[in-house]
Amino acid sequence: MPGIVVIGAQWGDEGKGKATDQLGDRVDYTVRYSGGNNAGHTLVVNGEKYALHLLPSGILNDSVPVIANGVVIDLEVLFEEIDGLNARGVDTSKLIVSANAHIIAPYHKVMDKVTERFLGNRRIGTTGRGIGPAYSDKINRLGIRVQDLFDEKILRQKVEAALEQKNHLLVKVYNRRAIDAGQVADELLAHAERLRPMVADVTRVLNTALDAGQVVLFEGAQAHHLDVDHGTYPYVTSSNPIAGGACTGSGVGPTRIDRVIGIAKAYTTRVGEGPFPTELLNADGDKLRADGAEFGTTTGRNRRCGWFDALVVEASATANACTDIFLTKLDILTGWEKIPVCVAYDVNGVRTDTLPLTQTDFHHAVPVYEYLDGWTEDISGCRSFDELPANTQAYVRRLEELVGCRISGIGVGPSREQVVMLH
Ligand code: 2SA
Ligand code: GDP
Ligand code: MG
Repeated sequence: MPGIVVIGAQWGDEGKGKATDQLGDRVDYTVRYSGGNNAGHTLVVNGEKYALHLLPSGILNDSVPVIANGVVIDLEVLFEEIDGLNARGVDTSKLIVSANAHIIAPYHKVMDKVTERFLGNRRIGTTGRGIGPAYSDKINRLGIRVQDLFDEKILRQKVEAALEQKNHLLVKVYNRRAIDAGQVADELLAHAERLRPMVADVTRVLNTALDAGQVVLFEGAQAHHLDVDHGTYPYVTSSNPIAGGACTGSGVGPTRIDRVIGIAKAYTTRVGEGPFPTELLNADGDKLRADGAEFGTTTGRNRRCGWFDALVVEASATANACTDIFLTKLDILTGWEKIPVCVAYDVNGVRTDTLPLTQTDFHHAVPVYEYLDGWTEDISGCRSFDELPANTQAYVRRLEELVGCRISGIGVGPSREQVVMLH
């Protein structure tokens, strides 16, 4: 199984970091292929908690961590994260970074914040990390790439070009001060020499590794329903976190991918704006948030909480051709007498068993629930499926049926060892 992709099957924060870490010992390369430091992947290893934003989870095991071309990099954050891990005794010396990855420049962060403010109640609820503006510049052919740091003349020209329109907007529309291109270029160049030894032809490295039968794990950030093409547009991030994004985001062809693991929480959460049919705006939602500690890993924002939505996960399993689902945070559902699971939507009086065709209908979707029996036993110490209470087993089996994909692993707690593997 040399090429494995791990993706979020809902709206992010499903526990991808932990699920990726499970495969750790068997993996030779762990690759981030989309997004940037908007991600927050939490791992608990030997009782120590690590929150990774830009570095792949493989930084905590023996694999080679890779930041591929599809990622947008805030250099300050990258070095802060490396320094933080080094201070805790983690070796980061094997990290390699694509020469084609784009840079998040200081002006991208400014643009992210001012546009969100300008949008008012039409805001997306971004993480404010400059992600959207950096990807806009990439598509607009105004981006700064890692390799540009090694050609000062080109870098200065590119920063100037990128700032031309933005400064016009900042001054004329947003009533802000113009940003100085020379100063931005100086700030970026200050990181060049530290970055240089990490830069590699990532595409070549990964294809050579796959040729040699090594295992490459592509670690998705965000999730299918935050994908700019397949998510709840415009309430999405600006990249392709879906499994297909692993190909464009790293330069590895689709025939190289053998396995796609969708990570799904046993309930649902979402951060930021956008439709969320099973959201609970009541005490039940507050309870899920408190029990599951559902607060943003990057921004600390409250996560919106609701019941498991089988339509959302089925859509992800289908579009990503998931071979497996890893179900996380099942332990958090302990103690409910009945657990509602969304099995269909009612859209203006019409029942639908798959996601609606249009966003308008998605916004109007009312969940149709099936009420499954809950359990009261503490399952956090269970390590095999047979040890789980009968109702917990039935919950897992029913989700599997609804989603149409086998559940091959279950998370029963935040620590590395708190898992039940089925396959
Ligand atoms: P952006 O910043 O442009 O990518 O925001 C666009 C939308 O994507 C959502 N988004 C996320 N959703 C869940 N988790 C994310 N990472 C952090 C975490 C979030 C945090 O792990 O907790 O700390 O707040 C993440 N990153 C982006 C975002 O909420 C917008 O809806
Ligand atoms: P990611 O962005 O998908 O990697 O997820 P986050 O790290 O943002 O959020 C998932 C949170 O759930 C983290 O705090 C994890 O430590 C925690 N977590 C992951 N799996 C489990 C699980 O099975 N049970 C419990 N209780 N917590 C889990
Ligand atoms: Mg997260």
